[in-house]
Amino acid sequence: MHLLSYPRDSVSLDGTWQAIPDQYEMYDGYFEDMVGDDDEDNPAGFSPKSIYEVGASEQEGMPVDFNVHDGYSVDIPASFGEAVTEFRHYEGWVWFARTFDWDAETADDQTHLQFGAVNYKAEVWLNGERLGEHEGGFTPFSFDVTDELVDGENLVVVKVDNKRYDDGIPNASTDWFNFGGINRSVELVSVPETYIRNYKLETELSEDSVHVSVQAWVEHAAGDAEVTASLPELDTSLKLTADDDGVFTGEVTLARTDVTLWSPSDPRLYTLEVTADSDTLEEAVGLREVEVVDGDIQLNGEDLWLRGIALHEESAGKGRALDIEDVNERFEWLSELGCNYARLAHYPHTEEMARKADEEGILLWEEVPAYWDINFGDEEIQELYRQQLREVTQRDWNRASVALWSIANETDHKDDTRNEVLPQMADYVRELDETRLVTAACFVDDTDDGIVLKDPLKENLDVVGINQYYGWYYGDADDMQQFQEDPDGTPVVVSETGGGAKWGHHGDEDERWTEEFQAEIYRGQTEAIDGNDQIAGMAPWILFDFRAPMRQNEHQRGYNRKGVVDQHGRKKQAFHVLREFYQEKRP
Ligand code: GCB
Repeated sequence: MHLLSYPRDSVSLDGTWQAIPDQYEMYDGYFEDMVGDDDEDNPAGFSPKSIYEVGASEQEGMPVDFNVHDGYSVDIPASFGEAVTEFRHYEGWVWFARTFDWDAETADDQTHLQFGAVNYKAEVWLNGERLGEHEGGFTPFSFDVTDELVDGENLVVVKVDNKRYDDGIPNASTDWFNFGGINRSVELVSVPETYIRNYKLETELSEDSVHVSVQAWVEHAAGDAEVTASLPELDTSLKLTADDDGVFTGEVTLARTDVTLWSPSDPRLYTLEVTADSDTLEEAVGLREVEVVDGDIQLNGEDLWLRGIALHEESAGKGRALDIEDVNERFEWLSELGCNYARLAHYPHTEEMARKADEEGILLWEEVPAYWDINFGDEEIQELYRQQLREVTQRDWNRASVALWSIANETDHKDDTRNEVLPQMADYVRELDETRLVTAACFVDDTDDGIVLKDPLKENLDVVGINQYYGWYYGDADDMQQFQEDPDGTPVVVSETGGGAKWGHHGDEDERWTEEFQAEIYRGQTEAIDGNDQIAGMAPWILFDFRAPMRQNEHQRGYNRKGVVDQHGRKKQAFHVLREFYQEKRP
């Protein structure tokens, strides 16, 4: 169960860390190997220490080359190659270290060391004690460090490995840049002995009532622990009681007339306080219900057309380490376009995105990087897959904005193993969170009967995303008029469509890479999609140009140019075409 750290006070470990690239992977245990372990090999009686041990750098006779306190200074959070640009294309180990002062007196009973995201593998030591490791570059993880922290100076060391792995999620080939590093914040979170690890708020509507339930996972709860949840603005307080699994639950039914439901047109948030003995979490939450009824996506009982766009998590010069200005800029573009929806591709973005989306009234599609050719048959990969699904779900399941969990992108629907494993992953997500819609971005098939969905996974999804590039990789943009689906079947959203254009490159509408060519694709696609009753929304590919090592032609030079804005924020013509379409599409 993921530790919720966000609404808590914490001690930030962001700021200057030392970073030492270790391309040959020698520093872990290197000193031991160098001196051996008997007196004959080590006549000076040298005491070998590994790089993560306190005092390792000060050992007499040790080369200063390995000084953990004297690497490249990097301002964490940071994508390492963006912070130290001579390592821009580096993929390998980097040792990150910093010292910090800790005052045991002022801390609460227990303290956790929490990382927002480290790409791709992390191994962590505190004062020489190995805390553990984590795999997966986009989700938070934490360690209980109560026993390792010392009063005074502490040393935290993180070995980050950003190599790409064939048996990873994602695997070694993707269409995005592999930004390694400690990409999100690091913090120390102190909690009392009895504390709320996480909670889950769920809303269910009936004609005239709003049914709210809260579950809380409370650590070290005594039998008489006092656990409550309250919504003060709604004059509601409920007592949570432990069920057979020790999860504290409670529910309340409110009159629908008393509640302003959360929606894109009115993203009303209420304060929710969850308390377990002396521990209190306070957050702003929205009450709303999203479901599929008779083949339509509904929000609070009303049909909804998703006016969206897809985006990567990337900012020029900062890589994956976004700051709040980057987050705000994305929402300004979304608002200007008239969006009520965004697809956060292809991995979990910073938690700030969902929090901001809650405030701005933007529905979200969130996703794990099960992308292209994952080795779905491997049980360890399946475990990693479940872990990544769990980590993002448990991080964001209290965000009203999050409507869709996507389990995969463009995986091969002719692969039997994939067809066996993905339904299991869809079920797993539903076990974690049954109030949101499960989706995946799938391929369509071109047949004599038109463009159809043959992917058997559609039976296991609440909403099917389709990635199609008529007008760019194949066919014409308006070919999408031939898309045929069962109108009462699973709702379909276009999860990708679009084409490339270099900002400022102009020419005829039939000249590839010009803004005019891209705008024309948007005209054809939006018209075709609008005319198709079976399609419940779209998120064209993509909001802004992003780094993509496999794209190197004269117009690309390392960027995927399908953005409607370029990497510097300059709008292309397609931005305006989409904007006009969404203005017309507003209810
Ligand atoms: C896709 C992928 C996306 C690529 C895009 C493209 O279908 O899902 O990651 O970047 O196509 O530009 O080809």
